Amino acid sequence: MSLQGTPMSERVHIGVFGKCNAGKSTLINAILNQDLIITSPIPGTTTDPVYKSIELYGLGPCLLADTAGFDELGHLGAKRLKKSKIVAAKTDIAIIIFSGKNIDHEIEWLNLFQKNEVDVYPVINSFGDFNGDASLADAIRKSAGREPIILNAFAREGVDDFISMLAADYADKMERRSITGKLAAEGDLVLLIMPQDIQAPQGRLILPQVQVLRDLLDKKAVVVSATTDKMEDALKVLSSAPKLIITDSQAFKKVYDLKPAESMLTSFSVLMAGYKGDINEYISGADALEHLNGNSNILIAEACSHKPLNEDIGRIQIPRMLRNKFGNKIQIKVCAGNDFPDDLSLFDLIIQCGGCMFNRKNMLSRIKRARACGVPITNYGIVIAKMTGILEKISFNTIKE
Ligand SMILES: Nc1nc2c(ncn2[C@@H]2O[C@H](COP(=O)(O)OP(=O)(O)OP(=O)(O)O)[C@@H](O)[C@H]2O)c(=O)[nH]1
Ligand code: SF4
Ligand SMILES: [Mg+2]
Repeated sequence: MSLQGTPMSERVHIGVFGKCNAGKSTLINAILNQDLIITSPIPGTTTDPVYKSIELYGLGPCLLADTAGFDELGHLGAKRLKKSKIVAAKTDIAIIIFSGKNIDHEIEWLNLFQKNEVDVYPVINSFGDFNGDASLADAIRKSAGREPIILNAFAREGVDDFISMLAADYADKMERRSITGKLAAEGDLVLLIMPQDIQAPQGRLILPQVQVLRDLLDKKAVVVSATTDKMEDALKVLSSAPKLIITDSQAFKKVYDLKPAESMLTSFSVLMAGYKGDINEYISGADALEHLNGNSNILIAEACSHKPLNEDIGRIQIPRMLRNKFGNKIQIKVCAGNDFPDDLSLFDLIIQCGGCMFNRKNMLSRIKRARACGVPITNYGIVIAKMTGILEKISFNTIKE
């Protein structure tokens, strides 16, 4: 990501799905208005998912994802299908290109997206078998609950109108969500406690800190920041108590002990958890900590793969807290990036990172999967707050869909 670029996690994810040779890559090239992705009449031309960033008028920064045909057979086909399902979990807007006479596959995917509350658009790429077939268009209309969009990807006809339609439909949801929500407003004094320790990348701030800072500046809040050791100095020079203090979760207890009684307290990780996921689910998930024992099985899920550092929060600090409380026999598995286990029922609790590298849809998909398996899911910051006894004393930003 360049310094000016919008992070992937903040872009609207548009995924294109369909059978081999449906014209998925051709449609993406048409949207990009460039021949960037290889297309060919050989089925299985696109193998791994291909992502392209684009600014679409009315939708803003988007990420287009091209996928392998979901009808590919054999061992490789199964592997590619798994990759396409990872794309599907992140998709805000799904485009399914219907092709051929048998559309069972397309309907199956359409139903899957609908079940996961993803906006799904059926497209008929007007070439091949499909041209003018009213009965198939009827079947699509019935399943999708909307008119199929007829376009010609190759000739790039109807594509701009389709994108304008998407933008108009999606406009309501485009209203920017705020990381700090109602916790801070114009003119409020907010103190940020940001330890610049071994975990902080040299010369930079971590993404949650950057996003919170930007959100507060956009709101015209008054923002003051200090490292943990300078918190008392910062409070002394302020003429009034901050309305809100946002700290790194690791310093929760220390900051709570030092803060003025009237200041609300939260952490970057807790704000990110609410912005990306379902904070209420995470809070109730943390109740599982009261019922764990020495034989429990915990999954720690990091949304990105980074090189673990000495005092890594997910790999060192939280496991240490869990072992101190439940003993060394407790089973702790760590997964990173998209490697979220298929079988979640093996675990008694999932502890998810803030997910600053994931988009909200992806994090909500994880929460749904955990819920479907009956496994409680919580978050790093919430666990630290719970285990240091201050969970009831911190503030949250709850985002309603
Ligand atoms: N005439 C015509 N040809 C098209 C159209 N869309 C795609 N094609 C052709 O159909 C073939 C397959 O298109 P692709 O875009 O590669 O299909 P795909 O869905 O990406 O296929 P896989 O990557 O194999 O899954 C290519 O030769 C395209 O040029 C169209 O609207 N009209
Ligand atoms: S582990 Fe999670 S919260 Fe930490 S940087 Fe990666 S995505 Fe962000
Ligand atoms: Mg392709």
